[in-house]
Formats: sequence, structure tokens, C-alpha cells
Amino acid sequence: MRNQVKTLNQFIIENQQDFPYSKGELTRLLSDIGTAAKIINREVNKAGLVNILGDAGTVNVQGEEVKKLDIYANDQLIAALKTGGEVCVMGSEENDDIIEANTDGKHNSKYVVLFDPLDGSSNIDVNASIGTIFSIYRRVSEGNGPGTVEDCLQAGTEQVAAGYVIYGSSTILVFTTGNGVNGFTLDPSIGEFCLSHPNIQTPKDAKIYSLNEGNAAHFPEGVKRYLEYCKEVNKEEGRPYSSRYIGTFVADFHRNLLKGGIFIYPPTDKAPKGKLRLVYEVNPLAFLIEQAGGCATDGKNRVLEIKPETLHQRTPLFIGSENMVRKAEEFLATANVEAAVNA
Ligand code: AHM
Ligand code: MG
Repeated sequence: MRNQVKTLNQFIIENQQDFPYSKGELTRLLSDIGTAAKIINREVNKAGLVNILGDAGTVNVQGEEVKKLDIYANDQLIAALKTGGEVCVMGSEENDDIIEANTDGKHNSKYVVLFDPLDGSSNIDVNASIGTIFSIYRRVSEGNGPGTVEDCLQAGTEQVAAGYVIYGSSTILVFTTGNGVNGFTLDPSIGEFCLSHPNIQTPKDAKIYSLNEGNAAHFPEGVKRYLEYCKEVNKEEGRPYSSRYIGTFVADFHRNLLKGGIFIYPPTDKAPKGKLRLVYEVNPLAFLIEQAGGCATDGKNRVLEIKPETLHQRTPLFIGSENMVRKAEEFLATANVEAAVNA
């Protein structure tokens, strides 16, 4: 017998008891994000057809090229979240400053949403997977009006929900509200996200490592040694491991979430804080991986406990299967002790 299909909206309504303090606003907010994702997906799918690929001729706040589709996705999310009325302030990887919402004070807006509207922008032109990452907090500022930068600079432990959408061979939306991780695949024939990956758990041990090995000469000694360990032949322990790297964080994360593995973006000589942004990219995926039984650290500390100081702050990242992350940390700690002794 064919299983009953459960759509994203049915699922979030059924699970509304996950948010006892919410009067339906978080349900509505998640549903708004799902709708924005469908609109972005439509544009991503026809990007090659309507000549909207290519540089928009501007540079984002990190000094990187911005593609037209990034701007489109950013505008869609901002518009969807402003219209809903649940959100008091937003932060986007594409905007220097916070984006105020509910400026007329008409709504009882309790939520803060931070997002990377289109992660993996260098992959747009080559038809490889790209994605949207989002993170939701409750406001800490007083009142009903627009929120403040303080609302956006909360530690990742304060997230009430987080998730991502990948526009890949199929389009999938994965999210958590702190009660497990569930994935919904878009069925284009009915235009609905349908529950396809209930209660995702990531393996504790695995055999995939994902990092930009081209930067190896600039990695810290501990990461270089961990990389050697991954490549070393050891039949009993199942090594060498496989290397897999798409160059879209959310797509590399998604593969490793399902199959198990470690994703590393370490500090390098050129980028001592790594490349990934704490509030837009790292915290949401760290929340998801912990909910799926994995872990995320900066090489030493749990990233969710880092109190962000600025909106576009970066952090080194070791994320994925718990035993692989712990092993990488051991190599880092040993190399650091040796360096201190020899100093
Ligand atoms: P962006 O496309 O939002 O700017 O994200 C940065 C991307 C990540 O998706 C990916 O993990 C990383 O940059 C890849 O960096 P690199 O090319 O240095 O390996
Ligand atoms: Mg990104």
C-alpha cells in the first residue's frame, strides 16, 4: 500500500506542540520560508534559460562577486519574512547591516531570522548544487517594533529553529526545531515539500572527509597531520577515507549528514578565522548536526556557545560525525602542545 504523503505544512501544524510559547507564529514563519524556497527554486531551475546567470556587477560585504541569483534569493526571503509579520529583524550574508522589519509596529513580531540566501554562489554557473541556509531566534529586545543588532548577535544555543534548502538533483528542505531533524523533498508535480527523510540521524563513525585540499600548504600543522591520517592505508580501520568536496557548504554538509563524514574549513595563513560565517552558515548547521547526533567545533570549542561580536564574523569549523571530529581535535591538540614545547 502506498504511504500517505505528509506535506511540510501538515508536519509543522502537527508538531506545533514543539513550541509551547508560540501562538502559531513560528509555524507561520516556517511555512513562509518554505514558500520563499519554492519561489527561489523556480528561478534556480530556469536560471540557464532566462539569462539571469552571471555577475550582477556588485561585490558583497565580504568582497566577493555577487551573482544575480543571490540578489533574487535575498530579495525573496526579505519580502516573504517582512510580509508575514512574525519577524522583527533579519540579517543576511548579502547585507552589511541588519534589516529591520515591522517598522510600523503593527505586528507582535517576536522572531529574528538570519540567513545565507544562496550558499555556494560559485557553483551557480556550473549547474552544481546551491542552497539557502536559515536560523531563527526569539527577540531579546523589548517591545513590538523593529529589532536590533543585539537580537542578531545571540549565541547559537539560543536558536529555536534552523534549516536549509538545497537546489540539487532534487530540492530538499531540512530543518529542526530542537526536536530532531526532518527532511522534505519538493514534489514538483504538486508543488509541495513532502516528508522524505524523517528523524535524520548521522553516523558516529564514517569514512568521508570534505575540505579544500588545495589550501593544505596553509593549514595548521594538526590539520595537515589529520589529513595524512585520513589518507593513510589501514585496512582494519577502513582507511584511506574518501575525499568529497562540492564547494557548496550546505551541499557538502547534507551529504555528510546522511552518509556520515567530517567537513572542515580550518583557519589558514590567509584566513586565520577560516571562511565560513558564524551566524549565517555555521550556527544553523551546527544546531542541525547536534540534533542529528553529530557535533560542531572550532577545533576546540562547541561553536554554538560562541557569542557573536559582529554580524559577519567568521569561524574555523570541524563539523560532522562525532568520532571523526574528536579525532581531528586530537591531532590539533597534539600539534599545539608540541608547538608550545618547541617554542
Ligand atoms: P558563499 O557562496 O555564500 O560565499 O559561501 C562560501 C562557500 C561555501 O559554500 C563553501 O563551503 C566554501 O565557500 C568553499 O570555499 P573554498 O572555495 O575556499 O573551498
Ligand atoms: Mg555561504
